[in-house]
Amino acid sequence: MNVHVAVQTQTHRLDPNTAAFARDVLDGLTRSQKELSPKYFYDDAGSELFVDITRLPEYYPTRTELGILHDRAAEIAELIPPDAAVVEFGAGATTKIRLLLAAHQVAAYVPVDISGDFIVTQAEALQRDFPRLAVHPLAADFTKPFALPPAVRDMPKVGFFPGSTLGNFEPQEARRFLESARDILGRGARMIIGVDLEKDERVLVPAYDDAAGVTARFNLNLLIRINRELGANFDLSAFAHRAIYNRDQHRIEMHLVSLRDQTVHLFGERIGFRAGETIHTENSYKYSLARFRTLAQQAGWTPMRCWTDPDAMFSVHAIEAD
Ligand code: AVJ
Repeated sequence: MNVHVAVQTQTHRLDPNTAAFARDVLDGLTRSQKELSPKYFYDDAGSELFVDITRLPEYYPTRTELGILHDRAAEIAELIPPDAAVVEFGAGATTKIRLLLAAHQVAAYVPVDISGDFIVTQAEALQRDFPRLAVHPLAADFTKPFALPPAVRDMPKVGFFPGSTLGNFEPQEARRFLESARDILGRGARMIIGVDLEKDERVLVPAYDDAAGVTARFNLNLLIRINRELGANFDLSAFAHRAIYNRDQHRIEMHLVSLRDQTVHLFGERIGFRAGETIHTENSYKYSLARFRTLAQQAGWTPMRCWTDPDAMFSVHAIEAD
């Protein structure tokens, strides 16, 4: 049976999010290079594993970015106009925004994320700690155009996009995201954005293939999730985690490698794997300072300032909308 017919006939009873997940999984697993989107990593177990990743000795991005935001808080604050509204794209934990809010002159905070529940809980905690800050959580897909809450429309806007989440986008998508952020925030708005930097493979690869095997569990959790939510029968012991650095494309790639010839069943479809065949699960693009600046300029932003740690592992950029 044609896979699309299979999904349509068998997913009509699923809720809309699960049906979309089912379509994406079937579509991705029937390509010549099998692939799954990294956006599906973050179920409850995956979100917890990601927090564990950020604490690994090998995973330098989170602690390095926090160090830059902390050490440069005063300089970053100078670029935030008085009474600004800070719009965070893909807001999760509030650890990073708290470093900017400590600078005091922020009037409103708009955390934007698909997962509405989590940002509401986080926003409540933030509101308790910053009673004079107006917090307006917004449940939206931040990769698509969305309207800002009316209450912040007349305030100067500052976008905040930490964590090198930009690295998950293909270069074309990264450019489109920055263009759409400019449209949402408006001319003259500023944006503070964290971007991971290219570096020696001997540092990059272990960050995505740690000794304790946490990233491996994070990657394999995608198969656990497909088994549980979509009723597939992936044998977890027959797949292994692999992280490689693709130097030509400037990106870390994560894959799940089939350890033998095998067939997996999903919605009545038989999905065949040859030994050594992979499912490509994530790209994490790394930039040079110059390549990020060029990308920002192409998307209608002017680079203002940038900060790195002493070892130039990670960068934080301030850009202004043309
Ligand atoms: C959340 C996309 C920034 O690419 O470093 C961490 C995700 N994947 N380890 C990254 C991730 C494996 C992370 N981002």
